[in-house]
Amino acid sequence: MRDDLTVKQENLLIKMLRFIAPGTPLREGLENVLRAKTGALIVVGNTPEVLQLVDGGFQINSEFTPASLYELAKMDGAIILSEDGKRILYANAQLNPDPSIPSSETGTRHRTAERVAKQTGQLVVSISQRRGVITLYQANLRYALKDLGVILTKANQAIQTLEKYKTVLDQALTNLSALEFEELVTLQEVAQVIQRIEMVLRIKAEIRRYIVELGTEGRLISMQLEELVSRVDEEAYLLVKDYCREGVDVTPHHILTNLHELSAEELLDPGAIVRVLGYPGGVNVAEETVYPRGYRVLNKIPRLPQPVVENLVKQFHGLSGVMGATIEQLDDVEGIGEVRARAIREGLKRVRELVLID
Ligand code: 3AT
Ligand code: 3AT
Ligand code: MN
Repeated sequence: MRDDLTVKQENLLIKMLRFIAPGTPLREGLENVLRAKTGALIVVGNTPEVLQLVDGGFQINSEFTPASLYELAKMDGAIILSEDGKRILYANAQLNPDPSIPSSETGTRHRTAERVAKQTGQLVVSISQRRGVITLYQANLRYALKDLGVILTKANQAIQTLEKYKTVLDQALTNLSALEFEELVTLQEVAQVIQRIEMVLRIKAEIRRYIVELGTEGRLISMQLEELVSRVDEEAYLLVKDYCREGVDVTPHHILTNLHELSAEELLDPGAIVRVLGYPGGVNVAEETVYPRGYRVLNKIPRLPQPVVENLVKQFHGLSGVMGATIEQLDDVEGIGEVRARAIREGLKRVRELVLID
């Protein structure tokens, strides 16, 4: 996906960024070291794999404070923190990772950081004395922190893009609903809506990363994001539940993950999208008519519990079946009495009118 990170790597990066985000004592310590221009090499986690690489240095074992990190960074060598970052365990330590582990860095501090991260899987932070940059390493990930002002600008630009994409998506979803009521949906429309949802989700993921990286500075962006796309994840889930191919043995969550893994190019190919939904490679997307199970539309009816939605879909084999059901037939479904049966009829009618007007 973005920046060629897998979903797993993306999650790891988010975790790293959260750990050192502005507002945390660790970040305050790192900023102090940056300003003091002493440089530093910090390993988070005193696992056996880490300790095995440590040579010499002082055992400290004191509570982590930004001031003590700053003081200890004046010494040569590495500082080792506890896994939770709350204690400083060693300072002035020499690290000896396996020299055969490949590293693209030039200086010895950064090369060491990259190798220790790869060898132990722990978070390693290096602060360059010469370049004034904080770099995070963990496993095969490397991430250089950017200036907060730069990230804020990028985050604001991304919010603007998101607003535009969200408007287009809303229109596409309304169109889809209209076609669903008229039983005119083909795989083409399904692929197009999924493509738009996925684009919105990708920008959302990008902004979430900025928000994590901004820490306490990201609150405003976070509120804007929440307001814009709080329901898009759910829509995506319901859409996949509506249209994944009958009998595919992958969960909707898994299908969503597979969609996140599509490259930007594949995302533009309707064939690639419907393959993720479980349809065979040769299917003609523009010709293949499909019928929604109805999860997405039924979820628009207020106060309808999920188990009842499930029962409805099962009982009537999809949205058109539910649309055609009489009050009596609805009443027969588990969890539905006469009042709810009428509410469902009314609710569906209202949703239908709303989308057909648009
Ligand atoms: P920098 O920000 O590193 O320039 P600092 O406030 O961290 O300054 P240092 O620990 O680097 O201070 O101390 C610098 C020297 O000042 C070290 C020591 O010789 C002297 N010094 C500091 N505090 C005292 C003290 N209470 N009594 C006598 N000498 C002191
Ligand atoms: P700068 O960008 O110059 O800060 P660098 O990657 O160029 O970092 P240097 O070779 O200049 O690295 O080394 C700077 C310091 O890094 C020296 C030492 O305090 C620390 N350092 C380097 N290698 C190790 C190691 N294996 N273990 C502990 N500390 C190390
Ligand atoms: Mn150097």
